[in-house]
Amino acid sequence: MEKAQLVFVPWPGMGHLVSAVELAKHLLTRDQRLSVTILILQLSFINSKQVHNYIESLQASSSTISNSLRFIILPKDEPELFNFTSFIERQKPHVKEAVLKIIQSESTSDSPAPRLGGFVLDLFCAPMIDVANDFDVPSYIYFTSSAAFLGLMLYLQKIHDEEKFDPIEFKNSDAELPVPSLVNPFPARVMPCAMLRREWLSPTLENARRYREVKGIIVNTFLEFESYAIQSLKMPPVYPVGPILDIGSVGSNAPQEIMQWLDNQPLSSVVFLCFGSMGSFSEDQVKEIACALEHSGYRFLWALRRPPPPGKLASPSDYEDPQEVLPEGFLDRTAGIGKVIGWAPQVAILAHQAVGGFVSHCGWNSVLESIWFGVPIAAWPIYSEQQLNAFEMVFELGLAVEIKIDYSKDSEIIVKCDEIERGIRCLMEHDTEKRKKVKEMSEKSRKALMEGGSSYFWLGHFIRNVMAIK
Ligand code: UPG
Repeated sequence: MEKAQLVFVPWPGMGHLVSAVELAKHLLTRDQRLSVTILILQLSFINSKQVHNYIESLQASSSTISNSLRFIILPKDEPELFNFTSFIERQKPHVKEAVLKIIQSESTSDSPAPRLGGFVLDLFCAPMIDVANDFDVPSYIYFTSSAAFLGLMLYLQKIHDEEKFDPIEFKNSDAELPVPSLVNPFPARVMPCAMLRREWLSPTLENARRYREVKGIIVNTFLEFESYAIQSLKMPPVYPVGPILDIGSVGSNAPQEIMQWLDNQPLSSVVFLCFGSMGSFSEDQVKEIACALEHSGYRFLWALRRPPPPGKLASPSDYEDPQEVLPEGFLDRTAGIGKVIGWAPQVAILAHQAVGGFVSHCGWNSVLESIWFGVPIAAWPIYSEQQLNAFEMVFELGLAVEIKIDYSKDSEIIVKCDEIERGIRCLMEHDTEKRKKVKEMSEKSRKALMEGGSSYFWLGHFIRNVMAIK
């Protein structure tokens, strides 16, 4: 039996890494001829303890696929001042050396060595194609965000390179753009804030340029969900294999205190607020959210996190005592209806029947998790490409309500209490058309992964492609 090995290079942020690991698990469960090595880049502004604990827990688990999945942590080598391009450049020799070692160690083992089948690179790591080329094997991208965003990246790169238009000029613009992956004209005011900052725009355009060289782009989405966007992407081949989610151990590690609190709440009564692995707000903004929750009177579960110090790139942390940022007496007055927590067991919470709505930053994993569990979203994007995800969910797909889709952490505006309250009320209304649509999409997401489903088909197609290349 011919075997093939894939080398994954994920971005080390949890939103990317966990998704890549889950993709690897899907591949390994589906085809025993495959094995996967995941190379872990180290980056100081990402919570490395969380990353290491996560990998250790995977290594300790004795699943049937653990023999075919391994991790190699690459040496820490980061430029003094973080710069995306030079960070990736410095990682290339480490990636090359790790892969050479794998090949050498396998050539000395007794059993026949698996063929190096290719590299699966994170959406931020496309320049690693150079390393794959050195080994003369194909590269694929694993795109952990939406097909719509992939379309926007390719569109911006095209107008930049062919029409010599600088996308930074979309800042404060009223233009509406004909982005091929969107049905509606795309208002520049909701341009993802990452595209409006030179330090992120340049590497994003460079990544998009390199996408055109790869053998295929695996996207964490599914045909029934983003059909228009997926069909708009002509080249290179796109494999919509999602939703790829970490829901295997729903609830098993969730703190009992939170789950018991949810157990005591009525069906679909709780609004859950959570803003991803890097999302947090200023103290003034926190007070407006608290005011909105109190006024709305809805039950709530709020993952409240402390932002990193000003000017520092770092993951948010938990407050020792959230009272220090909340309005005076807030916790006492809402003790009967609400709970403030730090890091949330998000999947277990969304799976709980007491949860009726999700105020989210629209990180793509959160969007997919909300769809999977049929919980509607009120969109409040903060950074990265989240503004586009929010636009897609609210206006393209009609699956979410808006809190403020043109918010960004760079905009320095404060969303006021009444605006947030209006969004929460709209979200928590029952029996709305949106709620019904979300439930229907939830069923479709589950069917897509089953044998005979669209994502099942595309994953098989990807594997056939990998195995066919010699
Ligand atoms: N999560 C928790 N508890 C928390 C916060 C997050 O379990 O308190 C989980 C959540 O369930 C999800 C993941 O962490 O699985 C967060 O992923 P996501 O919702 O995608 O947000 P980010 O961590 O912000 O993800 C980054 C980018 C985002 C992008 C995504 C995928 O910020 O914009 O869509 O990566 O590329």
